[in-house]
Amino acid sequence: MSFLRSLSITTGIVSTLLYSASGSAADWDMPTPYPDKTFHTANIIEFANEVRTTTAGDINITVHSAGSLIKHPEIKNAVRSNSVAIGEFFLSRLSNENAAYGLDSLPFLATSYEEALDLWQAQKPIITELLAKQNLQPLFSVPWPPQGLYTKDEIQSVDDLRGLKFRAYNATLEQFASIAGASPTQVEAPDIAQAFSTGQVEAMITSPSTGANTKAWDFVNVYSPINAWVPKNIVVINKTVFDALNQSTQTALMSAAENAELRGWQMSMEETESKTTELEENGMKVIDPSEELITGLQAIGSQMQEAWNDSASSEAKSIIQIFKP
Ligand code: PCA
Repeated sequence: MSFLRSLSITTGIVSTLLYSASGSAADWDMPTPYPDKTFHTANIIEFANEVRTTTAGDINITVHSAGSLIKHPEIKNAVRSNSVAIGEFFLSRLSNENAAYGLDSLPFLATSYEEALDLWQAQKPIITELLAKQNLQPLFSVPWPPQGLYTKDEIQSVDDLRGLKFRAYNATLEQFASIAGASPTQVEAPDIAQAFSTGQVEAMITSPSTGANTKAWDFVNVYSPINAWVPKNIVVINKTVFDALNQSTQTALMSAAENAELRGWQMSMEETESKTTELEENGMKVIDPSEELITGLQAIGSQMQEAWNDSASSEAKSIIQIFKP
């Protein structure tokens, strides 16, 4: 895909450089929110391996997946305070700090990988500045496959969502579900299966990746690829830690980050198809959303975008201007 070429241009041309050892080896614990089976986690493990190799063992990253070391809501602050040097989180979780972080989760703003990449290119310089104020530096960001709807029964229109106990993963999705008349509850990805099996929730919007990895067929029957947004994870490093590294270590880290970003986008695109097939192979009905359902969901999206316009920060608005001039 040609837009992936533009991604590799954005992230920089990866160069092979001679590494000069710093003489001081560092062991970094890296908390991540999602389970090992998740492609984001696999990608991060590859990133850690590459960093270990290209720094000749100077930087040794140990990945602690599924919120096992630090719970998802705490990961950003743990890196900020340097309890850990590096970590991953779901970018739009920070939308309560500044709407600039949440644009990739606004319904129907950017719905394809091409649009998601345009949005990321518009977001990146601005959120890099915002994160620097918290002593954080972005290393790479990777999208989930477009988000779809998981339900027990076929959904014909927004009305059918009314009253459903709905699993949410951020404030924007909670708002979307509430406007649709559903009852949202925040549940972290590693807890999804339990939340369904105990009846805490009965429907959700997430990627085919998270659906297949949580064996959604055990608790719902229908998957509708509404493809309403393409949200991203981000990996950040504590800026003081980064700035203290010698030049060749910094370069090795940034090269590995560029490779991870490119590889991650490719993995994500591949999973969109392969994980949807896995849902089908395990007995789920994959049903394209009806015209009526999409129109109803888009109306909710428009309503949210209008409300967003009234309250968004100047940084968020400038991203929109670059993304949609
Ligand atoms: N999976 C994660 C975030 C978005 C996605 O596709 C989750 O459901 O928590």
